[in-house]
Amino acid sequence: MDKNEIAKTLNEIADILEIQEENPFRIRAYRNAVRTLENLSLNLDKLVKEEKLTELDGIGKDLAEKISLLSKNKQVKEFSDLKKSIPKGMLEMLEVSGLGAKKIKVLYKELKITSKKELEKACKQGKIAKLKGFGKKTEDNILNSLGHIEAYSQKHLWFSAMQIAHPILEDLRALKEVLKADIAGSLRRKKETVGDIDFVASSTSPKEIMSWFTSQSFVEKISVKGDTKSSVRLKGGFQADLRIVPPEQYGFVLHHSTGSKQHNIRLRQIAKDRDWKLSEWGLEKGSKPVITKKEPSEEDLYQAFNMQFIPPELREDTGEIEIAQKKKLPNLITGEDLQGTFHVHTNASDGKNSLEEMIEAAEDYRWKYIGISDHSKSSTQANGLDEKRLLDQVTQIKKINASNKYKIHVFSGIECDILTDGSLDFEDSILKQLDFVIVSIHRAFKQDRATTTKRLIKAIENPYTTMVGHLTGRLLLKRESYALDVEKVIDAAIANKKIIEINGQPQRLDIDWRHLKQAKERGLLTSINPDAHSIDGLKYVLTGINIARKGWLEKEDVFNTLDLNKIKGRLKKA
Ligand code: DGT
Ligand code: CA
Ligand code: CA
Ligand code: ZN
Repeated sequence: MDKNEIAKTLNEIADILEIQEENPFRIRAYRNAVRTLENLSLNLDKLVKEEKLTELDGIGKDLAEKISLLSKNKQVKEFSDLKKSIPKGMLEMLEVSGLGAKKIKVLYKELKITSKKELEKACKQGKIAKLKGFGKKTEDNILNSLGHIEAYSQKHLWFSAMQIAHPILEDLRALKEVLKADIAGSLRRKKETVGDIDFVASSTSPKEIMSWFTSQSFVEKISVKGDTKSSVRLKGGFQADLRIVPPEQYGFVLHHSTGSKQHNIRLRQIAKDRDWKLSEWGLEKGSKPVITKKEPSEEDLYQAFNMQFIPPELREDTGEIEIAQKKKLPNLITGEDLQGTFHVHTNASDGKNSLEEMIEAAEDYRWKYIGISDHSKSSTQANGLDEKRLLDQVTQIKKINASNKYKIHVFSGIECDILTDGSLDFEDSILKQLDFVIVSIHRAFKQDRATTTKRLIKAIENPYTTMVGHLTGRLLLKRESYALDVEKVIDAAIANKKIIEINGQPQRLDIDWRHLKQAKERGLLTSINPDAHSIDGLKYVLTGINIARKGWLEKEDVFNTLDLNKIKGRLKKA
């Protein structure tokens, strides 16, 4: 532990002692030690080694021993026993602004409150306001603070975080003091959800940049402000970190802050095996830099290890380091590889735009084809098409293709509901008049795992099925997947030569990227689809591309990278 972590631990111990009404002198001794550590300008590890801790203000023999143990990452039994002696929820209540150990003690004595949840309930029932020493104002403040804690501990969709982060990055890059700036962390790794937004920048005048960053109108509250590192709360519940370093260090800090933590740990281990030391400060052998360039980049870093450059989205410690050593990383798919897309809704069901508006917008992407698939009749909530309305749309699309009004070819399809028993929402005689069929589950999410798995496999086995839509039905941060044996369904799709889509909607990103690497090796073909419900929604092919890349996919693994003729051929056979 470093000195700040030790100070935090001692403070927590003082809180526990206070809640337990321990000897006030002992409590004060801990608080004094915390202050001493926080203001310490000497190297703590050195003091420990030279056994000089007792020379510090307020640190006696007993505390010196404990601090020394903590600094070596060893357990202090007395502390672990103390932590066990009190419900964890009571300690978490210390995060609530305005609540100290004394008040928490009163809450326990008077109302038996031992967690934030119970605290919230008591506030809402007006019980806190009636307590001596609390009052209505305190009660309101507690509720307010609880709301904040909830909002800022939440994860966010990748897409929403990027919408906030991108303009800030642009502004940062435009500052004259900024030499380089990037987004790092899980957002750069294109994780489907992210905790916070991490920025890194290189500069020789960090102070000016920090003043700019912390005084912007998007900042709601400054959590930590330092010359080279700050943390702020942004409007809308986001938390953002900015780290500024000199140009020599930039490549190393960008790499470190991009993570993942697991990837960093593996690379550090490999450095260690070579007697090197890798950290956010640099790559060294002894005290000499391994890379002689003045301003090493991330590329230089991987090259020093004799590895291929590992794209951020692959840095999840799923074997990328070994493969990069063998120089066998995949040639990841990009947005340019897409020749068209499927799974596009119109205002015939629950989309916002008309068929022709969607076709026109798709032409702006310079795609060669687009597959229209509105909802089927059982999806009454989505104004699903019945047989007649569907066949009218087929006729309309035929006319559009024949008219040569657009350069893009339009395929007519359906997003067909999979009924509870695995049969499809339309008879074969209807399905066979379409170019393609996407099968999706939109109801009966509560069936057990075996039943849902069988249900999906039965739908896959229907000869008219082309691909599976949003495989697991999850809505990120909102609704879990239905119980499903994903691997079994993937195998059934492969065996039946059916596609599983990568649904690019930011809250779906379904099938999950964690399945893709393995599935591709077994022969799964995917299609990157926007599930667009408006012109604007077509852009979700790009979030889909992110996930395909995160799942190690190459052009060959994705159906809609094929040219129009090949697609026509494939759809005819199906
Ligand atoms: P998030 O924000 O929870 O979605 O995930 P990340 O990966 O962005 O995590 P964050 O923001 O806590 O830290 C950014 C990066 O900093 C992380 O990906 C790797 C690096 N990092 C953070 N803590 C550690 C650590 O304890 N050890 C190592 N080796 N790297 C760390
Ligand atoms: Ca982060
Ligand atoms: Ca962070
Ligand atoms: Zn759907």
